[in-house]
Amino acid sequence: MPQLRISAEVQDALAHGHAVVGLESTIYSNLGLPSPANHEALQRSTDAIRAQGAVPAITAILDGVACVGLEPREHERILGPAQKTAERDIAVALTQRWQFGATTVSASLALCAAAGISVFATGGIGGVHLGSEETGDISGDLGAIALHPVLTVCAGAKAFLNIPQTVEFLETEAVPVLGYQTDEFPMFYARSSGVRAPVRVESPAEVAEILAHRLIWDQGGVLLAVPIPAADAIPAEEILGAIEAALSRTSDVRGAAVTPLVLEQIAEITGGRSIPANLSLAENNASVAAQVAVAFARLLA
Ligand code: PSU
Ligand code: MN
Repeated sequence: MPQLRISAEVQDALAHGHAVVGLESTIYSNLGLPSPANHEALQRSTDAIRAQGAVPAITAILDGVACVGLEPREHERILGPAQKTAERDIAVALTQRWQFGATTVSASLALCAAAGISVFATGGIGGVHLGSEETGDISGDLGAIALHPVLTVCAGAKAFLNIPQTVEFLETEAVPVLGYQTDEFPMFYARSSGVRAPVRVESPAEVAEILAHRLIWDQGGVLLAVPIPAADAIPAEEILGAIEAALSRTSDVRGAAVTPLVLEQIAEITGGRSIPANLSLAENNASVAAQVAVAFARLLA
């Protein structure tokens, strides 16, 4: 039974203790950014990682095989139609030989952990949804961040989530939540959410050391929240109307379909204004993650 395929480049980097940054594939698929922004996101994120001297490792299920690190010729496949694959779906995707299972944050963390990758970058994590008292909708991302010995670098949680409860949930799950050069937990398109980040950190070296202590004590993951670059941020007031409209348009949807649909609606309602912001934060997170991965590799050398 083929379990895990690690690309030659990623295997080589791991064997030599070089910096590696895991990436998810949902954001690049038809469940994430619209074409051609998805292709641009893939290019800019992987370029940003290489520019810092680290190796990108995209995760995906391809033809029923869990892959960590893709060949360039495979990039085209992850830009297309996908079946959303959270951690809970991996076993099913392998058994039913899904052609392209696009990994969410939770599935990516599981694959990174299996491959021995300690740093992972995404755009925004899933979290506690507004109205979760009724729907029970809390993303599997949160439990996976707590469980797996991997650092997740994100731009906070998407603004259509319940941010205070998302941070609270991570606290309950004993996850260190770090704000990167900020006192606030950022809100994806906006730098500010009004919610305090439990811990403020200043440098990649500091984050690498916190991660090393977590792993030595076998305590699970760390979350690093990096505010979107100021030039590309969309102020909260401007996006909240679009979010409200998107949520009311999708109020009858439940389960895994919620997040892709809400994101699509926000992009539509804002006339695509949310897309450049999304690209910018994804690239920035990849760059910060690579800087941490390089510092972490140095620490272990
Ligand atoms: N944030 C984005 N685009 C996305 C996602 C998050 O800007 O496509 C995806 C990520 O893969 C994340 C997933 O892990 O949505 C969370 O889905 P859910 O809320 O169903 O757990
Ligand atoms: Mn959900």
